[in-house]
Amino acid sequence: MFSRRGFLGTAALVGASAVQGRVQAASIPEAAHMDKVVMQPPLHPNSGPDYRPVVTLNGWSLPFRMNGDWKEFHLVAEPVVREFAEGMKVNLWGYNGQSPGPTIEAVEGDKVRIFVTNRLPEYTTVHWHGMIIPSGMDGVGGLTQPHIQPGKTFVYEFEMRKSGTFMYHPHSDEMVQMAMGMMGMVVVHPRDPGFRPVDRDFVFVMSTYRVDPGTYLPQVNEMTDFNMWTWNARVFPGIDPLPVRLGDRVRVRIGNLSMTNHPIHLHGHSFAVTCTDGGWIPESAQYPETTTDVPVGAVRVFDVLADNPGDWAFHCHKSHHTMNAMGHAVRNLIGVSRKDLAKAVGKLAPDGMAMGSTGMAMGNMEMPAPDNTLPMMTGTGQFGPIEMGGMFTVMKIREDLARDDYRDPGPYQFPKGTVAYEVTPPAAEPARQQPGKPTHKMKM
Ligand SMILES: [Cu+2]
Repeated sequence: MFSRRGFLGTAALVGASAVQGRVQAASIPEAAHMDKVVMQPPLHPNSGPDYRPVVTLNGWSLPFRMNGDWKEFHLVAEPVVREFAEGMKVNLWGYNGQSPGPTIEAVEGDKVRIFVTNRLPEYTTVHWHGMIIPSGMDGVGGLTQPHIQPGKTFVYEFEMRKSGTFMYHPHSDEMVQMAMGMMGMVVVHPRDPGFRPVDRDFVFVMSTYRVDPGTYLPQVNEMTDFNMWTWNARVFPGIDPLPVRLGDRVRVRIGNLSMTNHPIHLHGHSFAVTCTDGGWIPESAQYPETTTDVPVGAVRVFDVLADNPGDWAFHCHKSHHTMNAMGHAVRNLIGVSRKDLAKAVGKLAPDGMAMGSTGMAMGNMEMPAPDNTLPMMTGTGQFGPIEMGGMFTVMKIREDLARDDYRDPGPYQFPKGTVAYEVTPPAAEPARQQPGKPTHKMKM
């Protein structure tokens, strides 16, 4: 990590002369680096206006230094290795050691100076998605600035004119650079700490990859047939849970830089979408939801009162997006007699195995997979296999969490008598009007 004392020393030396306009190369701040894939504790500001910081699922916030009245950040675009979940690592491009890059946090009205150093093998830029900034700071290579060549450092300077949730990504060989994981989130806190305050504030960005089983590199030309559906370039069971204290007001900020929409669903509660990348939604325009669709190239933020303790599934509602790499060519064999099929297949392929005739629940069955490949559905809960992958995690609402404690509290201790249960002996067949006959004739 970095040394904050070194930062302040540098800031004191250059602070007086660099407030206006162009900075000198000597004053480029140190670039912080992250080598962990688990959620880092919230980064409380030690200078500038106060705010309640966010936490990033499987991520972190970028430290900054004050230089006069400018807040200075340093992003380094570079190749990284990202673990999607235990057992699978992917060669991506990202920022400061990880993909996605760190969350950038600031306060409405802040003047920010964001240094971008390019350590990629090709040129890049950074576009600040959703932010109201001067055109020359918009980061569209060729249109608003020259591309940042490998080895070069550019600086973006602008004022954070409005609070809200935004994204950053290249506008330079975009198809490749975004398919390689170059993206991150920007959170601008309201200057008035009393504006819609919450107790816990989570942020993540959704992205998708096509990583063929047994390989380590995404197919950057893929347009539709992705097989890794990620939140902050992690898949279940690798995605951090959202630990929440019972009664907390919770905000979840979700960006979508994938190639399709994701209907995001939280169990056990209703929430209101309170903010998009366009700004805050007036209270009079909010309504209760349990699922919100996050379109491509957009941000949706919801606020929820965590008043229902338990382990609550939180996931994309496209069921293929809660799977890891799978064989799309597998036929639906539900209802096909396994015995007849096995006989027929046996003649053609003596080692063949017919499966799927009663569904695809796999229980504890394990199948061999190529190296660096996750099971299609996986994960285990206190009652057995969860059989999920991709965009799935759990909001864990507990009575006994401390205020800033984001550690995984483990499985929920269900109060006695509150879990769905098997009846013994089994209930009798429900009564019908005429046993064995349909109640009315169907026209075929
Ligand atoms: Cu989805």
